[in-house]
Amino acid sequence: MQLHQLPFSHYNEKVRWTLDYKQLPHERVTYLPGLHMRPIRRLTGSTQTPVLVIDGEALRGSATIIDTLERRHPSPALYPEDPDARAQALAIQRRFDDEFAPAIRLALFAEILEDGAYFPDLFSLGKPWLVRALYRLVFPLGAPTVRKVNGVTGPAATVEALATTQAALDFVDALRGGRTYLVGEAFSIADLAAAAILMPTADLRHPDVHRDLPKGEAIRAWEQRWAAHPTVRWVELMYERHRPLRQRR
Ligand SMILES: N[C@@H](CCC(=O)N[C@@H](CS)C(=O)NCC(=O)O)C(=O)O
Repeated sequence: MQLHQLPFSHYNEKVRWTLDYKQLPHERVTYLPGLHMRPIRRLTGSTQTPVLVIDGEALRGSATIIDTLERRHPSPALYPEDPDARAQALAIQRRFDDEFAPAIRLALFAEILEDGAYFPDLFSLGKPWLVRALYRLVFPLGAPTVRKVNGVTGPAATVEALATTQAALDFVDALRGGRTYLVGEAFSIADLAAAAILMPTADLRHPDVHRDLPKGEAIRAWEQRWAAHPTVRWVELMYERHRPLRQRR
């Protein structure tokens, strides 16, 4: 299996997490945002990531990919066995994918795109220094497209996205009502989807999402904005308990 991905991206993180949770060895092809468009379009006809190539077929859409992995590799299960609980867990995933994820991304990007080189430095982590230097140099040319594609259109959009991010954190807190998991007594796709999509609000150490860079004003303000929310602690807990490291081939 080959995962074509953008680093950090919370939709991509859902699939990385699923592959690692199920201990499925896979290859990762990691693109710089912008440079992903042509090769990804060649695979699926769309520029969206994640894409999982499995037996020569390119699948897109994190929920579709996870569904395929769950059918092919049912253990350990991410879907609850009980049909009602399963429907509830999948509905939670859908809400995070469709409603919360785009807003969280917009809110984060609006803040970090103000911080000169933070965005290109973050998304090129792990690449050779020359690639990082060149990406940093050319990134200002691509920044307007990043803003446009992600709905970063101005203060009104940012304020709304911040309110939706807050709503996502509150939603998890209310749904848990002090329990550990969102559906039933065990970790499921609902927890994975919520924690992965909310991952940008937390300062995590897992190598797939660790923002291993000196912090500028913008990212510090972003992290401080959410740090006291109980759901951020819950995201950390889900990562500590249920987010294994990657299986190498
Ligand atoms: N509903 C899709 C959303 C995927 C999505 O928005 N992917 C973003 C990752 S941040 C992306 O690849 N954006 C770049 C692009 O669309 O060209 C999923 O669940 O996979």
